[in-house]
Amino acid sequence: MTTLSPDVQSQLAAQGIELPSWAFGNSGTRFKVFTTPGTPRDPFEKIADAAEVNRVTALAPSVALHIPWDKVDDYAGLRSYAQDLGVELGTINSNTFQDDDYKFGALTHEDAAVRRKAIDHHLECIDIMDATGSRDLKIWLAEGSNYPGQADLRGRQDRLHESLQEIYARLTGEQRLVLEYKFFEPSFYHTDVPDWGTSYVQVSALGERALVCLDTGHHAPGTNIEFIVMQLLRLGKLGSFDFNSRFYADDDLIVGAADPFQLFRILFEVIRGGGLNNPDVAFMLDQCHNVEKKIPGQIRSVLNVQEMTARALLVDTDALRAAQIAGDVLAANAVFNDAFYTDVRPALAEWRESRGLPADPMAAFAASGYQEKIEAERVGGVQAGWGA
Ligand code: PSV
Ligand code: MN
Ligand code: MN
Repeated sequence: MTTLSPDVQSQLAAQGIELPSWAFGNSGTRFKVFTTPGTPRDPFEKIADAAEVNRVTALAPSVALHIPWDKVDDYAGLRSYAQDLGVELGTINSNTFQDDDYKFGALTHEDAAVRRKAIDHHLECIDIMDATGSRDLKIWLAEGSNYPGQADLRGRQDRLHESLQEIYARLTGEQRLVLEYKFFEPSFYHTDVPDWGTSYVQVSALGERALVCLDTGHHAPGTNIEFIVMQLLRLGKLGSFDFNSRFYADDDLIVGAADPFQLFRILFEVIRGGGLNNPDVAFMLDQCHNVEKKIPGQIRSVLNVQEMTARALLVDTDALRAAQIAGDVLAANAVFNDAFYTDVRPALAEWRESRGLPADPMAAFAASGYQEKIEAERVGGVQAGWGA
């Protein structure tokens, strides 16, 4: 059996992956939202479910909220509820994609009144961050156009900058703004923040506390995502990850399910660039569980990240460098692949047990009775906000 060195163990022990509150709500596609028994009815129940993931894995110490989906009267109360369950409230996600006023844009809109409304929404999100103790405001914009000529591409970039500047100016202390990019959808011709370059340009114009959010599902097929990870880390501008996996578009499937090797390659560059367990780089999931049970789906997800992190930590970097310098292509590739093909699951199970955690968190959750309890108690769970 592979053994995990004390250094690998301590790096794994420090790993924390934030869970999205919306992963616990019902979700689906534009064709159908299947309801799942036991789905949370409010943000408190979403947090209780997220805390279960952390209880059996010790990998998920915080929960991201989405406003207004997770609107409550008392955010400080929500925070202490979360803390009582052993988790913190994390990133606050804004939402400017479900209001009729934003049909032609929000932060980029031609009409100053619509921009005002969208900026105010972000200022309200920062008020919420003050109450929840959240560090990061995550902005994903659904803005763009469907037809050539429909929109003034240049003017929209300028307005985006102005809007972001006002939002950024409201941040205080340790608070940060992370700007997420996505190459298409819901707009199909152009998107205002389509790629890491645009996000980088926009956040760089704001200041040090503005960074890029990289969602692994937001790239064209074949994109070398690990190269982008490397470059953003090199530039000190990688603020956060939204992990998920995709076969076709923004599928939001379980991270590591579609292409474990890609996840390994990304994590290798994270480690190489000093991003692992660096407080400046937040690791989050951005996923929906349309047909599978949600809590086990999240447990599987964080375990996939842990397994690929362990494998990436096993790369013999000295041997790799020696092969690279010698120009020994196949030796370098073999060193890299040896780590990827190492089955770390038995070693991780043993290590978990040594820390008082279940060797098999999936089985431990299944045996806990929690799923049966929520299915019996909760009737009429809410939708995550997607695919109605
Ligand atoms: C929409 O594409 C999206 O999946 C983005 O990735 C956001 O992070 C997420 O929704 C939540 O707003
Ligand atoms: Mn995302
Ligand atoms: Mn997405």
